[in-house]
Amino acid sequence: MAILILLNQVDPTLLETHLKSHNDCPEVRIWPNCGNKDDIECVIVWKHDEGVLNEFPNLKLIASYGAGVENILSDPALPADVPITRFVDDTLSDQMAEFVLAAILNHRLHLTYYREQQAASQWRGKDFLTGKNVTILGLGELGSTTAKLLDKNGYKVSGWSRSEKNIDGVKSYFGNDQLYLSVEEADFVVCLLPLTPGTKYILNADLFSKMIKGSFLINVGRGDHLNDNDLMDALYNNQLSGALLDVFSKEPLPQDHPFWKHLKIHITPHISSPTDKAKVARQILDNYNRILSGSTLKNQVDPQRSY
Ligand code: NDP
Ligand code: OXD
Repeated sequence: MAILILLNQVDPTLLETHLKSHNDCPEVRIWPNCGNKDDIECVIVWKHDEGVLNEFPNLKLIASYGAGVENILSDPALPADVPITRFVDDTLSDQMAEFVLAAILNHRLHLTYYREQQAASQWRGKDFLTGKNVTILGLGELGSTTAKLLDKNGYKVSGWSRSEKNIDGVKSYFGNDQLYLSVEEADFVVCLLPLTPGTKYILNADLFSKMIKGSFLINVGRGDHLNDNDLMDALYNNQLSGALLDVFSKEPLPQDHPFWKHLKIHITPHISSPTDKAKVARQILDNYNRILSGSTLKNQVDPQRSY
């Protein structure tokens, strides 16, 4: 019996090393060298090509290498009844919280601006931006940790989720009816939603028009949360003062995409919270053992909910 690593845009070697460092690890194979497909009981997936998960008749577990599972759930040939798990981890949440805080500080304290000034040998200071209201769309594993870190750092934090939350220092908005309300006073809006049919293109002109003029957008969820053209318009007419984008509809971001050269857009290459390979390896082996022993899986995805 074997585990198959099927990662696109991620080097599988370190994950393989971590898996094999554990005594309870079965044989590990790396896509496309699957060997006999009947042997594959668990596939570790990241950005796989549609249809391939259907090629393993004895598949018992689909384990997402990351927290987001939209790429798995949108596969029209996804094998029915094979459970899907995702990566949930304190380090993943802490990294994201740190990244979002850094992005906010970078904007408020004009750090990128000074780098540009330096390039022109210019000595020109500006006051910090005072607005410290942050709304986080998505208050799950990553969103709630981010909210707590921002609260500790003196930000006034609100969050929006499907269900009501009770997090100290964080105002909870929930349900579609409260989406616009949740962003009305925000100087920063952070997207930490999963990509689902209900959240696709949620960062659009309607939402931007409800935000404070000159507010700042941080998208660390998924590229398809954002309507790219609506963002370009909102930046052009100064409805938004800028955006930090870590995720894009197409990754890597195509060379001719207008975001690359936009002075108000700060691009990072989907690195706001990378998966820790040692931890994901251990987590997946634990779930694999659970499947074999008939125990309840950890971090199982609910396909009905789409996250
Ligand atoms: P969770 O599933 O823990 O949290 C999702 C949150 O979104 C929950 O609060 C949920 O509400 C809320 N939500 C989902 N659908 C809706 C909806 N229709 N309306 C309102 N709220 C909704 O996810 P994680 O925090 O673990 O991860 C979030 C996303 O972050 C991932 O799916 C992934 O896309 C992205 N990500 C990005 C990374 C990067 O490097 N850029 C790294 C890791 C993740 P409720 O709590 O009520 O269920
Ligand atoms: C994830 C990611 O979903 O890295 O974990 O984007």
